[in-house]
Amino acid sequence: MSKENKDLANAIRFLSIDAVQKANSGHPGMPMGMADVVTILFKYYLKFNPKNPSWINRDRFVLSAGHGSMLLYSLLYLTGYKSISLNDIKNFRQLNSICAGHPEYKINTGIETTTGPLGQGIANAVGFALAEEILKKKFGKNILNHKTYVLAGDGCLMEGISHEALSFAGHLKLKNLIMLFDNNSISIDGPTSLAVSDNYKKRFNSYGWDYLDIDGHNEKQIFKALKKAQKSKRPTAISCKTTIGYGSPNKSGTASAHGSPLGEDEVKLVRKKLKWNYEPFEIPQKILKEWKDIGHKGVKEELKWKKNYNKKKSIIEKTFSNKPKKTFEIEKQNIIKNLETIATRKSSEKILANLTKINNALIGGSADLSGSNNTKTKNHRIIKPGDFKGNYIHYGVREHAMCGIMNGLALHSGLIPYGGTFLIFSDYCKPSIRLSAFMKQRVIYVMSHDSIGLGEDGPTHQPIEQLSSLRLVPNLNVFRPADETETLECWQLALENLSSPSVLALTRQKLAPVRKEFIKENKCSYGAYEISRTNNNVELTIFASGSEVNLAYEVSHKLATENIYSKVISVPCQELLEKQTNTYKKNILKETKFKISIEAGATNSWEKFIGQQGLAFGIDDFGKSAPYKNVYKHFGLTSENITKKVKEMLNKQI
Ligand SMILES: Cc1ncc(C[n+]2csc(CCOP(=O)(O)OP(=O)(O)O)c2C)c(N)n1
Repeated sequence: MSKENKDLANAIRFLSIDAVQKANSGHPGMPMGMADVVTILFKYYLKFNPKNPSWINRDRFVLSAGHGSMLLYSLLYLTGYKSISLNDIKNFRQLNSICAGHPEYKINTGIETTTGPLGQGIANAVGFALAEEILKKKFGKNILNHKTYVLAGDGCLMEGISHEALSFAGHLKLKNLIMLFDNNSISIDGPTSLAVSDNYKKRFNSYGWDYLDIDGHNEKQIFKALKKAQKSKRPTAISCKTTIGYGSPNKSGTASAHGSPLGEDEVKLVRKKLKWNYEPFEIPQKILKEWKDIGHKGVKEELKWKKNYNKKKSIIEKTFSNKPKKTFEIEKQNIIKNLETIATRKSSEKILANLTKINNALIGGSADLSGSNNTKTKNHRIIKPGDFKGNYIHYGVREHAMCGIMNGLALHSGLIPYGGTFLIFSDYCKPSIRLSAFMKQRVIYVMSHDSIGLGEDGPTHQPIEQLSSLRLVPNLNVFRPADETETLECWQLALENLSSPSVLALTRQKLAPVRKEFIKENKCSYGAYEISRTNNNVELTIFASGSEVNLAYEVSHKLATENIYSKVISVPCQELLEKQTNTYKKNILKETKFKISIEAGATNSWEKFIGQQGLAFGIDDFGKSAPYKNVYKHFGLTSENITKKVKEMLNKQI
C-alpha cells in the first residue's frame, strides 16, 4: 500500500480498535484485516454521496459479516455521513447509539441493511443487485446502473443461506454483484480448517461466478481485481487473503483477534507497529480531509446523474414512493356479485392477477411452489438469466434465500416483493422474516397450505405451531383470511402497510364465503370483528380464524337450536386487534363470560382471548396423514364435538 492509502486504511483500523477497546466489547479483527480492501473500494470505485445517503443510484455496500460493524461506522464517519459522528463512535455499543453492536438498518444513514446473523447480508445483496436490474429495465441504464458490493467472511460462506443465494445469483447472471470475501481462514473456534475444506474457486465457478484470488493487503491486486469485476458478465467474488487483526503483534492471524478487545497493552503495540502516533480516536486533519474528499466526489457524480433523472423524475418518484394503487373497493364489489366457494390461495391468485396489471412495483415469486401457492398469475412474466423485464421470480427450492433476497428487494426501494411457500416451511424463512419485521420492511410472505386442511401430505407438511410462533414476532402481521373478501382485505392491508411485513396464511381447501354483503369498510383492518350472532343477548363468544370461521358459524347455529346463544368473531389478524381502542376491544372480547376459540393449529395464541376458563379447540400435537375431513374429525374439530364440549362447559360452570 502507498503511504497515503496505508494512512487511510489505518484510520479505519484505529477507530475500530479504539471503539472496541472503549466499549470493552466488539470485534476488532475483521476491520483490521479488511481495512486495505475497503479503502481501495471506497476511494476508487464505490459510487456514493454522503450528503444524500438515499441517492437511488448509489452503489450498495452490504456488510454481511456484521460483527465487523466498526468497519462500516468508521467508513461512514470518515467519508462524511451526517448519521455518524465521532461521538457516536465513542458510544459504540451503548444504549441508543447508532453505532450498535451489529449494523442496524436505518433509512438515509448509509447503513443499508441489518446484519449480524451470518449469511443474511449475502442474500440481501442478491436482492439489491436484482432490484437494480429490474428497475434498470423500467427506467433505463442512465438512471439505474449501480453495483452492489457485499463483504462476507468465512462464516457467511459456511452458512446454508449463502449457498442458496450465491447459486441463485449465478443462475440469473447478476453481473453487478461483487463479493469481497474476507478469506482470513479464522473464525471463532480457531482456524476454519477445523470445520471446512471447500474449494472456493470451484464452488463459485460452479455457481456461475467469476472468482479472483488476491492478497487483501496488496493495493495493486485489490485495485486490479475490482477493475476486472466492473466489466464482468457474471457476478464476481474477490477472495481477499487477509490477516485477521492485521498489525497486532501478538493476536494477528489468530482467533483471539476476532471478537474481543485487544487489550490496552496490545493496542499500544499495534500503534507502534503501524506507526500510528496518535491518541485514541484522533484522526489527523490531513487524513480526515482525504477521506472527506473521497466522500465529496459523490456529490458531483449525483449532480451529473440528476440531468438524466430530471427528465423522468415524476414517473420514477411515483414508483419509489412505494404507494400501491387502489382498486380494492371495486374488486370487493365484484367478489360479492359472484360469490364462490374457493380456497383462499385461489382468491389470492385472483386478486394478484388484477393487482399485477395495475401495479408494476409488485415482484412475485415462489420457492418452487408457484402452482400450489398460486403466486403466479396469467399476467406475470418470468425473470430469466440476463433478462429482467419480468415481474415473477422462480426462486427454486431456496426458501432461506428467497426471504433474504426479498428483504434486499424491499430495502433497495422501488419494488414490493411477495413470495410463496408452504406455511410449514416458514420455519426455513424465519430468520429473514424476523429481520423484515425488525427493519420495518414491506415484504409479503404468501404461505399456503396453512393447516391440517392440506390433508394427505401429513404431519411433515401440516403446520401446527407455525401460526403461533409467527404471532410472537414483533411488528409482523399474521393474516389468516376466511374467504375471498377477507383475502382481498388482508392483501390491501399488507400492501398499504409501509412499515411492517405480513404473512398471508392461505388454505389449500375450498372455503364457503362468510362475507356475503358488500361493506365499503375494510373489516379485517380491525383484526377481529363480529361475523354473526344468534340473539341480541349472547352468552358465548366463538373466536375463529381462516378456515375455521365457517365451522364456528355452524357451531353457533347448532347451539342456538338448543337455546344457547352466541356470537362469532372472525379474527383474521390478532396483531391488528391489539391496536384497536379499548372500547372496541371490550365489545369484541368482553361481552360474554364464556368464550371458545377454534383454529386448526396450536392453541396457545388464543389464551389471551378466551381466558383461563375458556375452551381452545385446536391441535397441540403433530398432524395426521389422511383426507383432510378425516383429520379434522380425528382432532375433534367438528361442530358435533365442539357443541358437545361447549354444553359440558356451560353445565359445569353455571
Ligand atoms: C447465523 C450466525 N451464527 C453464528 C454467529 C456467531 N458468530 C459471529 S462471528 C462468527 C464467526 C465468523 O467467522 P468469520 O466470518 O471468519 O469472521 P472473522 O473471524 O474473520 O471476523 C460467528 C460464529 C452469527 N453471528 N450468526
